[in-house]
Amino acid sequence: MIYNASAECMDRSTLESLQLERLQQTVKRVYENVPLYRERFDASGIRPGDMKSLEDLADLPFTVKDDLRQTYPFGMFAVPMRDVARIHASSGTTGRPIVVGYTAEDINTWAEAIARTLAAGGTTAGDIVHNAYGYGLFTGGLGLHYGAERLGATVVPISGGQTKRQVQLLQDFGSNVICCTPSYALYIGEVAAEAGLDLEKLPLRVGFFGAEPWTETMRKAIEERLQIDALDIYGLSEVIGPGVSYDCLSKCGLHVNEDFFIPEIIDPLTGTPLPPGEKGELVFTTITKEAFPVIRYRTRDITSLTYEKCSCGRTFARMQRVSGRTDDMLIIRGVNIFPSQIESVLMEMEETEPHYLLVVDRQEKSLDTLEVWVEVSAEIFSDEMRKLGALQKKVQQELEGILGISVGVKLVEPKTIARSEGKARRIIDRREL
Ligand code: DLL
Repeated sequence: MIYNASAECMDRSTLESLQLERLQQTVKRVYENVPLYRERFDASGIRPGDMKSLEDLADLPFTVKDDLRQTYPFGMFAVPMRDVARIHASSGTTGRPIVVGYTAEDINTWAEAIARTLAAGGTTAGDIVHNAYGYGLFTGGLGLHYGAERLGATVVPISGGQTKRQVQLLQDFGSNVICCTPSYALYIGEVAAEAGLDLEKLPLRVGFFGAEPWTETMRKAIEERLQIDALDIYGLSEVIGPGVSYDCLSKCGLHVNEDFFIPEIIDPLTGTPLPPGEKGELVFTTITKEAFPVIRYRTRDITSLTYEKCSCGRTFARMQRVSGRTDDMLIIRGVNIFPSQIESVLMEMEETEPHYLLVVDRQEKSLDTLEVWVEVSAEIFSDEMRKLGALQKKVQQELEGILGISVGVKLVEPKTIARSEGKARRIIDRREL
């Protein structure tokens, strides 16, 4: 279902003129209202009137996370505080949080972006939406909430945590739609199974999962366990929150809300823009945001773009699912490794559970080691040692074949690895200690 066909299916030339007009307005607005942008533009000799075509965007300087830290808390806001209707923040792992602001109109835009997302998975006004993304400063909870309301659906604002209660209410309320991180979806599935719930009998139909990287194999695992369609939803606080891009039921890439955000792919090392189809770092320029516009913001997420029309009829550019981040790429003995590569191997194996942890360490002679901890199913774990030993070898061989380095594998009992109610933490890097 298409929520707003006049936007989502706009022909490319109309869309591009709209983008250019909005880009020109945004560049003018940030030049006039945000000192950091004015200084940057002046230093590169750029005048707000220089944006004559969309190609000129590539002349603008990048914005990076550290710029937002340096201007903490409100230095990047482009409107007076009295016009800021809401603030969100993303905690990140180190340093000051990134603080973002919204005008009432920005919240409107965001609700529209999410309404499009939910509708693309078939959600309608008659549905009950179980929203287990965290409410609060994190953008997941309130972001999905406003979008579901915009669509006219019934929202259950349960937030994360108290998983048994989540399962109970999913059943009692007969929710049709679930929203949470993919790792939490698996955990909910696990708790539901333990409670003896037959998920096939629930009216649950579709889920919108994001806020952390996941793989196609994880999609299949969730779809099987919860008996639903598992759709990807992408976004980041700096750009607006969830709803920057979204899967449709053809599941062949996420449609970027291009009338609000212009995506680019760049080479993360040189900053050079890359052509469609090539993998690199995703960069966004917001073209409608009022309180917190960003110009060429480097997301650190790795993906590629295609401009081919989707079979669903939407004309927006599609991004492949995010395959990793430039900053969570592990470099082990000089080899680049992405957690998603490991996840796909583990998910393909029947004997292992979709719960894992990567432990990176440094040996005395400064040799880095990677140990993969993975849960095995209860039946396997109670099997004889010999069988466990064989399984461990098998997992190790598969991983080494894909990664090209030696890895340690530790099979652990079911439920040993901590479950997350929000974003999963899957890497322990002891090298920094
Ligand atoms: O995670 C917004 C969000 C909430 C998205 C709910 C989807 C659903 P941040 O906390 O600012 O915002 O984290 C943004 O999370 O740069 C990606 O690295 C990662 N991320 C978000 N969605 C996906 C996804 C929210 N679908 C950062 N696939 C981003 C892979 C994702 N990574």
